[in-house]
Formats: sequence, structure tokens, C-alpha cells
Amino acid sequence: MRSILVVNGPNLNLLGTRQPEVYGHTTLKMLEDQCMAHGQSLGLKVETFQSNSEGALIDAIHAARDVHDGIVLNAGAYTHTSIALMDALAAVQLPVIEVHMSNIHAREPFRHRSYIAPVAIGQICGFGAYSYILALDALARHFQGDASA
Ligand code: CA2
Repeated sequence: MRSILVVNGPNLNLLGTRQPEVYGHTTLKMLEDQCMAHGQSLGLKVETFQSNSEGALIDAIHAARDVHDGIVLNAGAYTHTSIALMDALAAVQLPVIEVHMSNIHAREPFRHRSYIAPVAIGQICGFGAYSYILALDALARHFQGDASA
């Protein structure tokens, strides 16, 4: 069974507790449970990780290399700033889908740039918690289409 790591970055531990008008009412725990349940329905094992620390996120991405087959990543605001995260993803060479709860392209200009996008298979944003479900579907499809993945 293929294994996917769902990674959430800074402040996403606050999901469901603040700014529901932007990020909805789903808590991080609910989101992670939904990802695990949906992964199971796709025949994928899903593990989750959240940190507010850039270094811890990089360490988790490095550790994923020998354990997981793909990554779903919401890097939070590090999306728009972190060359280090981009380098980590490029180094491990796992298929990555970038996700965001909000539509980053409809928000402030500084959110339009992503350092993750160049090293991701694709980007899904604007669908709230459903962005993660779509990302798992996309990874499952990616694995079907690539026997070597
Ligand atoms: O839309 C997304 O998923 C973001 O990655 C969320 C980041 C933001 O910096 C990105 O531009 C887009 C912010 C995460 C903050 O999460 C909170 C959740 C609830 C309450 C407060 C913050």
C-alpha cells in the first residue's frame, strides 16, 4: 500500500478556531481524520504532520524520502518565502501536491508567488478542506498513471 504524508505548516494548527470566514470551521484534527479516511478509500495510507517551524518541516520532508511515496503540502505562509522548503522538496524527489484552503491568487499579491509550485506536480487552492481531498485524488491518479511511482 502506498503511503502519503500530509504536511501542514505554520498557524494551521489554529484551523477552525479563528478566521472561519477565510479558513472555514474544520479543525486540523478533523481535516487530518478526513484525509486518513479518504486515503483509505483510495487504498492509500495517510500519515499527517504539522509544525510551525520551518526547520521541523524540512526535517519531516527529508525523513519522508525513505518512508512515503508522496506528499500533500500546505506550507502556509512559508509557501511565499521559503527557498529552503523548495530545496528540500527538490532533494527528496517525491511527488508533491501543493494545497491551500484559500484561493491564494484572489488574495494579496504577496500570496500569489509560490516557491512550492515549481517543485510540485500541481497546486490546488480555494476549496477549503476539500483541497486536501482533491490532492489525494490527484496523487492516487498520478500513481495509477505512473507504474514506477
Ligand atoms: O490558504 C491557505 O491554506 C494558506 O496556506 C494559509 C496560510 C496563508 O499564509 C497562505 O497564504 C494560504 C495561513 C494559515 C493560517 O491559518 C490560520 C487558520 C486559522 C486561524 C488563523 C490562521
